[in-house]
Amino acid sequence: MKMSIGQVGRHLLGLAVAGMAFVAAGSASAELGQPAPWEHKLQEGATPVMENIIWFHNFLLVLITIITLFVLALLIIVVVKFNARANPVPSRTTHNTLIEVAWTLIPVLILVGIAVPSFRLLFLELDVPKPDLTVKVTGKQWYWSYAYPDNGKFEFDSLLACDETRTKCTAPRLLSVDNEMVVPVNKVVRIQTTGADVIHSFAVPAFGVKIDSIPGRLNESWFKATKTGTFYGQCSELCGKDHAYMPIVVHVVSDQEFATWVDGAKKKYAANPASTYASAGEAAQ
Ligand SMILES: [Cu+2]
Repeated sequence: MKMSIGQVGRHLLGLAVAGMAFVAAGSASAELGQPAPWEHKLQEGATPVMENIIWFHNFLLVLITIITLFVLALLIIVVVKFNARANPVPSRTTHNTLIEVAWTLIPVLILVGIAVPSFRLLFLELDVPKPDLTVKVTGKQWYWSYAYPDNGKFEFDSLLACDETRTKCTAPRLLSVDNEMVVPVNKVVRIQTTGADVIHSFAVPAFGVKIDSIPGRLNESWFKATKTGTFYGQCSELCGKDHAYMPIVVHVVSDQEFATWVDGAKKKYAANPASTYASAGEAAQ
């Protein structure tokens, strides 16, 4: 059975449509703030930084695809047109000024075109705007502690709530915690992070935040969540045997809900400044 060029074209179009439907279905089933099953792309962004990261990623993906297809096309042309059988007497040309200038200049322009948005993104990430509140995040073996110095000066520990057996647990496996970090929506949150024992890394994919928590050093990052919801992250620096069991949960709420939570948290964590787990960990240091 022979297919005409038109038929081949229609088959390819059909495949492309099916591929796009698969990608669209993947994003439709993705839940905000957590990895989706069969996820094959970045998590949906919930901060301006993450939206910029996603834009930059897609921009590079398009660019890299065009370059790869162009190089592939050149290779195919060379293989087909200039093999020993098709072209028995090769040309002895060695220089072509126009082509040499073009293949030097075009890559330079492409790299400049990548560098401009790349540096813009880097400055957006590193230049912390005037913060509305600061949360100090301490990585410990193997859980996180959150301190709110501007909102009542309380501190609490955040431990894994669902173990891998997932008994009595509706939240995502290995991602939920007993005490979540809570922040208000549309506010600049400055994250200051350090490690109490070894190097950990505070990372929340939907916020575009990943910053090492290093003992004896205070690292700084920021995010401004523009969507309410529950956002999941994980320690992202191999920190010991329970590295996989110290998830991060950030609950983004309205201003009123945040004020209510702060009132409750002040009382709750004042009465119980450190959990037994924390006391044991600190005693061991
Ligand atoms: Cu860790």
